[in-house]
Amino acid sequence: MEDYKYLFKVVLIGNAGVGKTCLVRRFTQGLFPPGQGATIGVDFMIKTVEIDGEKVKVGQTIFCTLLCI
Ligand SMILES: Nc1nc2c(ncn2[C@@H]2O[C@H](COP(=O)(O)OP(=O)(O)OP(=O)(O)O)[C@@H](O)[C@H]2O)c(=O)[nH]1
Ligand SMILES: [Mg+2]
Repeated sequence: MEDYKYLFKVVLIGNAGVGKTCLVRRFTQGLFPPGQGATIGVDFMIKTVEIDGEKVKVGQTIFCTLLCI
C-alpha cells in the first residue's frame, strides 16, 4: 500500500508558452527553470505534501501543448 492518504490527479491545460511547465516545476521541485523548452506531448510530475498530519499526493500532473492544424 502506498504511503499517502489522499491522491489528487491534476490536469493542467493551457496555450503554448503560457508557463505551465515552469509553474509545475516550481511547485514540485521548488525551482524556476531558466530557458525552459516547449513540451511536446505530455509530462508527469508528482509531489507529496503533508496537510494536517496527513500525506497528500498531488500527482500525475499532465501538461501538454495541443497542436491545432
Ligand atoms: N516573466 C515570466 N516568464 C515566465 C513565467 N513562467 C514562464 N515563463 C517563461 O515563459 C516561457 C514558457 O514557459 P513554459 O513553462 O515552457 O510554458 P508552457 O506553457 O509549458 O509551454 P509549452 O510546453 O510550449 O506548452 C519560458 O521562456 C519561461 O521562462 C513567469 O511567471 N514570468
Ligand atoms: Mg511545457
